[in-house]
Amino acid sequence: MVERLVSSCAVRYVNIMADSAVRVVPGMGVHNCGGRCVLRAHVQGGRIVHIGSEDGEDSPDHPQLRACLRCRSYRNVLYHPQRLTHPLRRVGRRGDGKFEPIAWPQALDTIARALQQARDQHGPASRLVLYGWGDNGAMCGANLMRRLLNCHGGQAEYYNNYSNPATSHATRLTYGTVKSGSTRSELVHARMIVLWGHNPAETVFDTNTMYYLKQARERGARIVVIDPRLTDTAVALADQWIPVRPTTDNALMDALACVMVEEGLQDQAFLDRCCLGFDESHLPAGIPSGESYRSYLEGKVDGIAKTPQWAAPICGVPPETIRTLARDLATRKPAAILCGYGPQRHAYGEQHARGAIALAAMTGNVGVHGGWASGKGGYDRTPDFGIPLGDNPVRERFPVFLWTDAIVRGSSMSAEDGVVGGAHLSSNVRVLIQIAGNCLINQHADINRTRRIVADESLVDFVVVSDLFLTPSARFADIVLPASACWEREDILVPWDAGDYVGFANKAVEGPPGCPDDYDWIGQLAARLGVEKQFTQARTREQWLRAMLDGQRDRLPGLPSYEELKRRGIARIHWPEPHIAFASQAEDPVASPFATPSGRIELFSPELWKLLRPEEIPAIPKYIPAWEGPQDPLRQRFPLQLIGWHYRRRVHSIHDNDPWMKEAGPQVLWLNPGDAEARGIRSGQQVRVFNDRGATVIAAHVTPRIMPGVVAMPQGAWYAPDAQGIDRAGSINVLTSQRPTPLARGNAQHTNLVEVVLETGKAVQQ
Ligand SMILES: Nc1nc2c(c(=O)[nH]1)N[C@H]1C(S)=C(S)[C@@H](COP(=O)(O)OP(=O)(O)OC[C@H]3O[C@@H](n4cnc5c(=O)[nH]c(N)nc54)[C@H](O)[C@@H]3O)O[C@H]1N2
Ligand SMILES: Nc1nc2c(c(=O)[nH]1)N[C@H]1C(S)=C(S)[C@@H](COP(=O)(O)OP(=O)(O)OC[C@H]3O[C@@H](n4cnc5c(=O)[nH]c(N)nc54)[C@H](O)[C@@H]3O)O[C@H]1N2
Ligand code: SF4
Ligand SMILES: [Mo]
Repeated sequence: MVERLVSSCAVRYVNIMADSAVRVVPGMGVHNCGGRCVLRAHVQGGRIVHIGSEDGEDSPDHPQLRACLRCRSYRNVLYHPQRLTHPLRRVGRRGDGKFEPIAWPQALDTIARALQQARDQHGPASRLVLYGWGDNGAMCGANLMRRLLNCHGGQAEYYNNYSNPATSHATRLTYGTVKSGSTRSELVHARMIVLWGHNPAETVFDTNTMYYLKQARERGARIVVIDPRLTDTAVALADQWIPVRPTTDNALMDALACVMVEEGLQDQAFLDRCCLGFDESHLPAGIPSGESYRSYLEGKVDGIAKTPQWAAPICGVPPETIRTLARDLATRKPAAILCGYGPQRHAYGEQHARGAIALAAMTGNVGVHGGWASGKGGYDRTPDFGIPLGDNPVRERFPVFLWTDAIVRGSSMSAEDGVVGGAHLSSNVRVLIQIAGNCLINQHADINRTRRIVADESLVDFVVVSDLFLTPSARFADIVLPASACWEREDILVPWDAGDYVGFANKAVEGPPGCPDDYDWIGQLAARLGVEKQFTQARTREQWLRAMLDGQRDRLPGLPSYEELKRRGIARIHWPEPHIAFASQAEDPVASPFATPSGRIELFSPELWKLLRPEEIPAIPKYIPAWEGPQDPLRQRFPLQLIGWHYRRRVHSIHDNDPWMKEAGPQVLWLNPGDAEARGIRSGQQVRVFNDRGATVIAAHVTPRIMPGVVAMPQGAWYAPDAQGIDRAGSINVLTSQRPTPLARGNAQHTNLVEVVLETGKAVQQ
């Protein structure tokens, strides 16, 4: 197969060379893929025949933003034989996946009627545009729809995301802002780097993060990867891999901090100057003694010092390894603790970010050249671009992960469920709109619960999905709309989370007939709802984009003209200095306080203290044994911890139907040789992974790259149930739970207990 691919590439290359009519069109990836890279589409005879990456300057100071396998293979998305090309109307029961073609005007009439009826009968808050970021352009369809609904009286509104709700919440509490990141090139100055549940070789986490990490390593940085899996990043970069049991990282963190205190290695001057509640003398007034972080580490109240000996049986890391890591971290300066979002997609995910920030503070690595503040890690020097959403008169907002609950019991959801902006939601959600997303079914947790709710016509009046394919979510729609794809329209883009540039995605080809631009069909819907003027403000798509750019040029005089940006595909913004998060605060927190109520880094949070829920939401970061963690008695029935990961071959569920990508990254379950042997499982055999929520069948991949007691499958495979409701595609969300994290109410989709058996066999008694 590889040979065939190589030879077909060679033939294509010769063809391109032979035909002078090849046009090269600049573009940029639009998915929520972890990066934002510069692309070049080669167009011949009205079709894209090749997608390459940036040409031109490439130097250590200005490395190219090079594309990964996903955008490079995008022809297989655009020209996929199953691409939707006309609207569909459901004919069977919702979710059966039976449809008939319908003309655009009728589809839009039906949608307009449903939106109008929902507003009139249940109020605007009954209409929800679901989470979904298949399109991140400034003119993305989901935001156009949000704008339309606001023009038409409002809509249900959520906060949080599926990516980092716990980390964001924790970062805001501790630093007063989520913007805790520094310019990525700063990493090359670190002498020690801990990649904690962080796998940028696959997740990218801003284009060129791996490039800078590699440079750091070449300059002598020691790189340690803490992950239950020996990740691709660890293979490429790590001096040491420390496997840790999922959900127990905070035990390891507590022990690292404990060693530092025992051995007097902490940066006491920094802690005294900048932090609230590290030790007893820096607790806020009115807090009883014994509640500081240090007292917790020393076991002043519970009598248990959080030593390596204490942590080792919990997290599975030997005491000597913990002690050495603590000494390295405290003495090799500057050091950077970079966290992925994997460790926070867990039961008590908030604790992970709080714990990492505490370690960054204890080692004096906040606000310094080559250090890292930890926490969420973005920054906002690059302006955001997006069509204005308008005002939503609906004030109440709920945590996005609870959207299925907002259908079942929205109007009784209250502050207990994280509702803000009002005592409770003003209506249950009854109309679901999914544009460029697969959260309706595939990406939300506990698919079997979700599908029961979404299919229930007494709860949900109407579902519309716009996508390129009949995805697992689209199969649950009443009306499916065929979407235009990137390369078939123009848009402006900004980096994923950090980076100093603005990008332009050019239109390179005409889309299939029947796949209009989102701005066109949503504009037509606006006309049907009588709000076309408010919605379009008599502007074309291009006029909106031009206006956005003009608006930002005042703030950033270096931005080129629209024509120039379009021509180049990217505008790099050259700031005189790299951005170092909290540099001025760390130096002088009195003159330049942190944005917290105390003006300090709140290692002890008075806000959390007031909640009076110390078991689940302590005022200081600490290890809390997780539900469905290693200490849960449920392990007697489901002995293995299951985690997911973000796979190099997909953007969540995107590319799942591409045969090239299947070859580049097969959908398999990683299983340790010991666990496999105990179950009589060999690599390549089909296994059944199950718990009380569901079951999926997937091929086993037996490998020492995963620690004993833990199994892992890449998230995002398209859910494909058989007649018994058993998923046959290795879609992890049949196994995940909708129980949210206690504080942020985020998705703990990596916290799962399961059993694995040979597909033909019976469960082995442990
Ligand atoms: N290729 C690819 N890249 C992507 C995406 C994609 O779908 N595909 N999606 C993008 C998006 S939207 C996001 S939000 C990010 C997500 O980025 P992340 O959330 O960071 O990605 P994950 O792979 O879920 O988790 C990172 C690592 O955490 C490990 N891990 C899981 N549980 C634990 C734990 O308890 N402790 C420790 N120490 N490690 C643990 C996993 O094994 C994995 O290697 O990725 C972005 N980049
Ligand atoms: N178990 C588990 N579940 C997870 C995660 C996990 O780690 N584990 N990760 C979570 C995270 S971090 C995230 S961000 C979410 C992602 O959730 P989503 O953003 O909903 O997931 P995607 O698979 O990226 O869905 C994008 C969809 O948009 C379609 N699409 C692509 N381009 C276009 C376009 O131009 N127009 C239209 N209309 N459609 C288009 C694609 O075909 C695809 O179906 O998943 C979450 N779910
Ligand atoms: S990281 Fe994202 S934008 Fe860059 S090439 Fe890969 S999929 Fe495209
Ligand atoms: Mo995400």
